Amino acid sequence: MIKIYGPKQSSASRCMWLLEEAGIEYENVNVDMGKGEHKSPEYMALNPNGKVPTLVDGDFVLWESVAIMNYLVEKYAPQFGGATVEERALVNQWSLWSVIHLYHPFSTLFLQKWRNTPDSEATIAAHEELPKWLGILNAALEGKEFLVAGRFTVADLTAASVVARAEFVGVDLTIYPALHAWLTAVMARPALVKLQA
Ligand SMILES: N[C@@H](CCC(=O)N[C@@H](CS)C(=O)NCC(=O)O)C(=O)O
Repeated sequence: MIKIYGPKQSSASRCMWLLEEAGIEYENVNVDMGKGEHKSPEYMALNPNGKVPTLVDGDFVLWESVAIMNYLVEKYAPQFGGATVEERALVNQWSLWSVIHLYHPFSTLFLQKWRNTPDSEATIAAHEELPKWLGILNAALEGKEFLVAGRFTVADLTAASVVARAEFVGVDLTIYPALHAWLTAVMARPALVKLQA
């Protein structure tokens, strides 16, 4: 059975969300990050970055959440990828953009929130950076239900899994109407509701 290492509250969640969408059985292996288990020699043997998620599928080991989702789509769930080379490229574009650009300020705000340092330079810089990325996402969603191919793909899943932190870190998304409407709809998907239960 496919194993996903990492807690539901981490980047591992996007891989599990996809598996739930596809109705694929998997095991979520607990990695207690509070106890530093992601830095243990056993875990680092699977993922030398000491980060979650990691996928184990039989003898095959893979890390980096976008690579994991691309693998799952190609092998088990093509309905959540693009149907053409161009669609697949666009799905990959949004997935990579989400974890590279969008994720960065959100993860900063997330950490700063835990550290309770709302006035730190890093917090202020993240708040200054975010409108650029959120504006790009909002513009891409204007007049559209989904990012690519007119249907829900891992592009939506990956972007939503990052933006979902907005309320928690004090970012108001209502000023981005298209983004806000899209996120509200995507977050209500039964597979995600089941995962979060
Ligand atoms: N680019 C990686 C990022 C993974 C990542 O940063 N994971 C965080 C949890 S959301 C982590 O393991 N942090 C622990 C650390 O950096 O020590 C991916 O998308 O898989």
